[in-house]
Amino acid sequence: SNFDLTIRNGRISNADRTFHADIGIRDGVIVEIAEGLSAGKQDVDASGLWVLPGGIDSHCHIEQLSGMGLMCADDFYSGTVSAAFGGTTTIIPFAAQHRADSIPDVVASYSKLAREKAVIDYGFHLILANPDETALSKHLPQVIRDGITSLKVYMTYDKLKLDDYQLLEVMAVAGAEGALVMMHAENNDMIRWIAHRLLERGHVAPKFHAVAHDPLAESEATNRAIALANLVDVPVLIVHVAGRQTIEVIRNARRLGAAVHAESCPQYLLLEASDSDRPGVEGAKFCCSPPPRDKDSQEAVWQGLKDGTLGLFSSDHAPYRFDESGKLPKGDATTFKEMANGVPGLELRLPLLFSEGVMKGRLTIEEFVALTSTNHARMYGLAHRKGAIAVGSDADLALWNPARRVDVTAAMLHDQVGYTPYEGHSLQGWPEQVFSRGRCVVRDNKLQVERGTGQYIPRQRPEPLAKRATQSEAKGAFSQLVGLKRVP
Ligand code: DUC
Ligand code: ZN
Ligand code: ZN
Ligand code: ZN
Repeated sequence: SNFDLTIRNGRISNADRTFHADIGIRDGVIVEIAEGLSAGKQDVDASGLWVLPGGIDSHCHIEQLSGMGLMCADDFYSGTVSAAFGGTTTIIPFAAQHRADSIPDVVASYSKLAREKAVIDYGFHLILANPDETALSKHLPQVIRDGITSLKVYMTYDKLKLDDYQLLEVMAVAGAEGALVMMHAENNDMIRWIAHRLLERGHVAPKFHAVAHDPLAESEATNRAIALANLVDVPVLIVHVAGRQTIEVIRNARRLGAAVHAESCPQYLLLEASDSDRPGVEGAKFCCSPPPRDKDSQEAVWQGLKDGTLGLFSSDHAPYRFDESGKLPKGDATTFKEMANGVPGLELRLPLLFSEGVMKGRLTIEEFVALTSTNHARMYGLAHRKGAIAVGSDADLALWNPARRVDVTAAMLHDQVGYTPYEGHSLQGWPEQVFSRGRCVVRDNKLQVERGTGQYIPRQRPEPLAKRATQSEAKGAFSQLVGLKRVP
């Protein structure tokens, strides 16, 4: 046979349509999609299964040292294994700069860790904490040209935050080089002020985290981020959107023509601020930033995913163990201000959306594919290889059994976190077989590949940068006056 692998008799879904066909794979690439293909050297019968593009998780923290010096519980082995078991075949974690770090050193060290351990493919975003002259004029353009075509910046956290002037400087470079700016949009001073008043009054429990991170801190900063990006005429991506007001800000800005894109995550669909209202420090298991809100915001996130206001569904996997090494640096005495921020979600991201979204009729299977894979490939410059079941694409596939029921326990997961905020959730549908570049990664609930077999994928220019509309005359004149460069 001229195929290394065939996947036959499955029901294939892409972001645009669903159809029945067989898939022929050679050298890790899809070379034919048709009915009635003859069996390859290896043949998988996908009867009764839904064949979907492998998930792309474009927001996860792996082997990352937080600003407070806390190490993530997952390294590039456990993180990528966990991702694969949940139907994800590509991740884009962060190479995270701390203010004293040189950017090339940061990229080199994350690259080495991933190269030795990853079992699925990966790229990187840069977290930029120190946009000094060397970073802006030299290192940033350099890493963008090397395939790190997106960067995350923060409007809050004392050790990471950039002021508006710095954000404009970064955005101008990103616009000139063709990189996408991802924003952590929360108003630092609002959060600081509320937290100070709470702590003064002895309100230290995890549930006060959500009080400090008020929805207005999120919506105000989001509005400001969009305005800054509009000023310098570059697209911007708001990550981890939680609150209804923020979604309204984004929807209105898009309606007025702003190039703003947005992401949300499982915790904003399925968790609420009230989940963190538990005795002692137990509520810390449900704390991330921005925090989960209420039922009304959950509903707004569903609507945003459905109508395209929120085009990306990522995990924001931020894996901290529920002990002194992670969530609770001071044990039971840890205040909400000292807890590590973040929840795990790399493995359950797709199964949760499949079960709650597709199986419950809130999303079509095509919308599911767009939100979990295709849109990530386009947004982050991977569409030449990933995000669709198409001739010429990498054979990154997940075979889903829509009839399989799974009750979530922390013990069944492959991350190193030790708990899940979704404990006890009952899921319908599970990715039973997962392929990365035609290699079977997961089958029979077992990992089938060795550490270090994932590949680094240099990314092309993100689609929002590649396909920018021509500037208005007014913007063109402004750009000339202030010396703004645009990607050629
Ligand atoms: N931002 C993230 O992107 N992840 C975890 C916590 C945070 O503040
Ligand atoms: Zn560092
Ligand atoms: Zn963030
Ligand atoms: Zn994050």
